[in-house]
Amino acid sequence: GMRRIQVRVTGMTCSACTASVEGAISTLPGVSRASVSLLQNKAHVVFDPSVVKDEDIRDVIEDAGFEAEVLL
Ligand code: 9UX
Repeated sequence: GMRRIQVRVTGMTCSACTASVEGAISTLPGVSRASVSLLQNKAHVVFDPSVVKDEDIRDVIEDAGFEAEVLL
């Protein structure tokens, strides 16, 4: 089945930042939905855990230039 996590994302200062984080997460195979809140400093991600792992999501956010911590 699909898994849903929240990720704390720090370092975003504008809506272009949130768009680039959403875009980066969305490039991962197995991700079905990524939405990022600038106000909450959080990403919600729905993904297939047989295809992509929490760590991959964290890494792609960090590669885009932000700090990321998987919450649950
Ligand atoms: Mo604009 Mo958000 O350069 O970093 S994309 S502040």
